[in-house]
Amino acid sequence: MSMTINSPLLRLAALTSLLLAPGVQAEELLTIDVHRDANCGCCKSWIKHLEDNGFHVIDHVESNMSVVKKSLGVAPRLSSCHTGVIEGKFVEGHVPAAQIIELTKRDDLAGIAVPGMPHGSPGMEVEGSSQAYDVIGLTKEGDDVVVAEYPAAQ
Ligand SMILES: [Cu+2]
Repeated sequence: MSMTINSPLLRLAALTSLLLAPGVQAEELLTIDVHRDANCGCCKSWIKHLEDNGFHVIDHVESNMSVVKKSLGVAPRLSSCHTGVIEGKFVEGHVPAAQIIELTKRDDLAGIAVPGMPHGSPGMEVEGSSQAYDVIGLTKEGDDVVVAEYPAAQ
């Protein structure tokens, strides 16, 4: 029986585990909590993006997202729709899975965000429309740093 692996991250993980010495465990499944409004469609699309990339998602439907964002330390200038939490750090908006994995290795950051809802970010795919966007990190000192730049699709 053959197994097709569609996710680039899972494929990388599979490749990595082949390259490692026998007995070394593949990376543990990353668990992320996601807080969202009940009727948010793009939030569900982003959750699917995470699951497709090997994350275990715990979905929390909230009645007041602004209270949730405030309690998690999401600066208003960084805000978007849903708010994730991984290893005590926030993941605000339509952040690509690869950047969330990077975040787990960054002790200097309180969280990362894709502010607004740019077309073409994961879960915000819009036919014929794509915007460039940055992934912004919030340092523990409260400064914004650009951690990744995604160009608009051609
Ligand atoms: Cu959204």
